[in-house]
Amino acid sequence: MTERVEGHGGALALAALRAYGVREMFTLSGGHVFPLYDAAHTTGFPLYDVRHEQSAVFAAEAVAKLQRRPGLAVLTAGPGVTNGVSGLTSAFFNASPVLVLGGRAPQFRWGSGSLQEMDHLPLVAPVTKHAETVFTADDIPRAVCAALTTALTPHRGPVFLDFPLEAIFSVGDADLPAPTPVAPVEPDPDEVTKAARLIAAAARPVIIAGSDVYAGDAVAALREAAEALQVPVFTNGMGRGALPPQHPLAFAKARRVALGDADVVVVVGTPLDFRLSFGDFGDAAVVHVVDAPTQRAGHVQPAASPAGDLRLILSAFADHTGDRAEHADWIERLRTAEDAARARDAAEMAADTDPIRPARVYGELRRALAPDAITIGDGGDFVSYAGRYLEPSQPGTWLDPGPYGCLGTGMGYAMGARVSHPDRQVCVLMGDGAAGFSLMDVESLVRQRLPVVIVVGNNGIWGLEKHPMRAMYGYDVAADLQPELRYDKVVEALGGAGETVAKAADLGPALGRAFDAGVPYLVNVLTDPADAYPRSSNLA
Ligand SMILES: Cc1ncc(C[n+]2csc(CCOP(=O)(O)OP(=O)(O)O)c2C)c(N)n1
Ligand SMILES: [Mg+2]
Repeated sequence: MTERVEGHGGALALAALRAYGVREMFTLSGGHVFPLYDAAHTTGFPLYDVRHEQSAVFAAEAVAKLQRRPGLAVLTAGPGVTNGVSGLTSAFFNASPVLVLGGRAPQFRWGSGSLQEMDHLPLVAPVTKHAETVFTADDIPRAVCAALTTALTPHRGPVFLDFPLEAIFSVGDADLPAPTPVAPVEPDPDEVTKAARLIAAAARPVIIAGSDVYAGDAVAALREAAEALQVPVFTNGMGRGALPPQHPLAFAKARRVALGDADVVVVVGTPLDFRLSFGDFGDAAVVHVVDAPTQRAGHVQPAASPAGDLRLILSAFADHTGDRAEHADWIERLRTAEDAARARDAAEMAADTDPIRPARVYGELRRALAPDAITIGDGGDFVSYAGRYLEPSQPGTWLDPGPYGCLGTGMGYAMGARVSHPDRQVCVLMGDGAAGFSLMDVESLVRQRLPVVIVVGNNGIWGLEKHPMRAMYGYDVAADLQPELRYDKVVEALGGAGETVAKAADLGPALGRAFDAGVPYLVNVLTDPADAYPRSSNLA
């Protein structure tokens, strides 16, 4: 079934975008993309604008991550696109289906020195699944549909199209192909069986489930597989919350014991990267379950690596009928370690010190956050603590920057989260250094009535860099920020509200006011600069 569409290039693009379930546009103004605004404005399509293009792409990425549908950013030619490159790269590392539509200087006088004339493709090609210039209005619907199909096909990721001025401003017509649902990729059954046997025969198996489990809608299948084979589950990225924290197989804190003593480590839907010691778990056999053959690790030799639709693979694990080793003692052992770590964490989260330690901030936040709250981490040590102390109880509620580790996601992710979930709490956990990248976009949130809560861990330093540099050299440079800076006043000046908190006892009431405020509200927590997150590798 195809539909005939006509209009200017912007209208043709929007028709294709709507057909694929895109429901809003994030942008920063530029004449090269006016027809896209015209199409949105005249048809009531929501449009949100920002103060730096990075925020538009991060907002689109948050929509893509949270809602598992394409997110759209529209960037003007030249500097608009280049300002969006870190966002595109983050989406590429995170496998987020983001579409960036760029303006482009006119083709008919290419090379004559038009304003903002540059060829974006060589810049964005390495960080997208597909990048293309669309030269005629008639060709825009085809190109948009094809790009979105590519973005949504596992292994997912961002795509980029740009439209020369004359293509997007001129009128054309085309057939709009009906969206084709992405067909599940069948895994190799022998590889699946091999993996299932390994897990079932293991004495001390562990599953680590990552973002693709959520993105691939495989959360239920993960749970079935874990329950059927009785395997403890740890999570990272968007996989966090896949099993509720009360589930007997859900673990978070016994990771060191688990990975140190496991005989089979099953990593599902996340790469064997630095977050997982590059896939080196001592003597344990590794089973790497990936959503596409391209995601198989090149630097390790897993014992099995089924590739394909994660629901199919995990359901096949759940249906495994052969013998299964007993894991009750192993689970019990991990539970003991987990409970001990939990008790230590609880003591730290209650710390009544002056200055405030970051752990206490999270102790208070755990009380203030609803189970379906969206939490966003943008910063160094302060966010590492968030990962340790906050336990998402539902999948699809935790946004971290992912393995690209780009600071500055904060206000963009917050905008995408607020647009995705108008009725939930949205809480950004920000380092004071990270705040510098995107805080101006509080203005965009205020103006467009998108309230969020921002909790700044204000230690007056680039903590994650300062402590390691001192440890390495005995001194540090370029690692200090203004101590006790009033980031809350910045937000106030931009039309929001906020307060500074210096005493632990004042945290709870401040968070209460923040979540009730109905405007962007920044709680500026003065934290202890001497506090350093303990980590084995300190380079970031
Ligand atoms: C765009 C970008 N620039 C620099 C870095 C390197 N970096 C990683 S963490 C960090 C320090 C963050 O400081 P802050 O946000 O204040 O958090 P803290 O560690 O002090 O809690 C820096 C500079 C990065 N990851 N991304
Ligand atoms: Mg800091």
